Amino acid sequence: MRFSTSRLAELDGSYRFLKPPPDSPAAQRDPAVAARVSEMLSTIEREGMDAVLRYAKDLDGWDLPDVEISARDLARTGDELPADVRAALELGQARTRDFALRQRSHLVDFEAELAPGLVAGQRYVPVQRVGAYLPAGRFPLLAGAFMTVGVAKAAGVPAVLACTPPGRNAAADPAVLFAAHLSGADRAYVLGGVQALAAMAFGLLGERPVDMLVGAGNAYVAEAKRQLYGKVAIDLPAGPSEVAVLADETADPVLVAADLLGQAEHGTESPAALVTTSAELGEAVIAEIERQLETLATRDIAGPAWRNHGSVTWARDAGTAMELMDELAPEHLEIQTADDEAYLAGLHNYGSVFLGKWSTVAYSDKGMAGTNHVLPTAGGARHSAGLSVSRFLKPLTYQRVTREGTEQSAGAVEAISAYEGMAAHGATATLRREALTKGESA
Ligand code: HSO
Ligand code: ZN
Repeated sequence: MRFSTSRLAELDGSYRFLKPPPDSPAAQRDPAVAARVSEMLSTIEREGMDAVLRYAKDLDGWDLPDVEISARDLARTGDELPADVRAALELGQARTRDFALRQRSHLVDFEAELAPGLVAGQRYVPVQRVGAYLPAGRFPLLAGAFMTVGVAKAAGVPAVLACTPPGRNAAADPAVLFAAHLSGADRAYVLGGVQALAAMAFGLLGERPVDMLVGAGNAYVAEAKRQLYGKVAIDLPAGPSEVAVLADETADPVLVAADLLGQAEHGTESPAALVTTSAELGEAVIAEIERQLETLATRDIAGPAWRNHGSVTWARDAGTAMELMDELAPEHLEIQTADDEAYLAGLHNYGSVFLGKWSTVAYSDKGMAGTNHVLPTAGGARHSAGLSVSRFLKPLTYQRVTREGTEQSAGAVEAISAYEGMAAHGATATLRREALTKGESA
């Protein structure tokens, strides 16, 4: 999430940094991570489950031969949880599933007669096997399962596997597992990191290889997905979580500051940006962030993130503010202005947008907004949308051509094929055209 220098030059004079963004380039991919991941993937591909278990032992201290959690144990994970957490997870899962099913209902199969005797159509067919990675590092991000496992199930994916790493006491986080269970995971495993993704992609878990890998994770997980891409599909290239707020003088600096810190908490590399048409609001937010950081329990993360990757930019007018925001293409965008709808209509690049001061990003993060929180980062919102039910559904096409359709198409195919020098292609049309003149029935 960065302003390009050329774009800033074009806008020169219509904006001013109240807190400048970092001028260092965004963190590059670490070649040491890439090399290590590549070595692990090829070892696992060669040696199979033995290598997976060896990495699980060395990296996560897991030394049991079996990594699968039985359906019975999975269903019971909810028993260990506080009642309010359990109820909250049930609510978040239900909302996320509701929204995904509505998205599904708007993806409609169709067929059309494009010409006499030529029918073409499209059917949405789910990906057959999906592997979801559910991280559980410093923060277990419980709603991750709703967004990956649950949305895949809503799309109709028949087999969804879920892997989550062991934590302390060599057990997985019961709340992560319960969220996976609620989301409809068909199988769950205590397995973390690169070895989990490799085991799913290479079909080492007593299951065939998956066709797609989804879910967040650390740099190793992100790199493993990147390297496995092609063999499998992935959801999105993952970068640090980011937030931007577009606000005018009507916004509440306390809420804006809290929402910027709300995502800066993800990691010390997480960018947070405010673009505002009110310099007064901008200054108030800068002061308010320092005040809130004093007592924030996660200030050791959010503080450096804000100091190193936070920015506040004043824009001369709404048009400039929108140009700056489209340039940032943030993962999450909050709009807190006197006319949110006008901004909504004018903006093109964001992962998901939160309209009005009551709509904070955390509502979506935790599943309460129904929308998916797996969203494009690092400017990816310029060309892509986030994860949704449609990513698990392939719009597959078909065609049915009759005798009448052949009359219309064969000559054109012969002409194009002859020009291209593709005799065998041409012959497929010629044979059919000649069959027509010989009076063969359709
Ligand atoms: N903001 C993260 C998702 C999340 N945050 C879950 C907290 N919990 C990526 O969109
Ligand atoms: Zn978040």
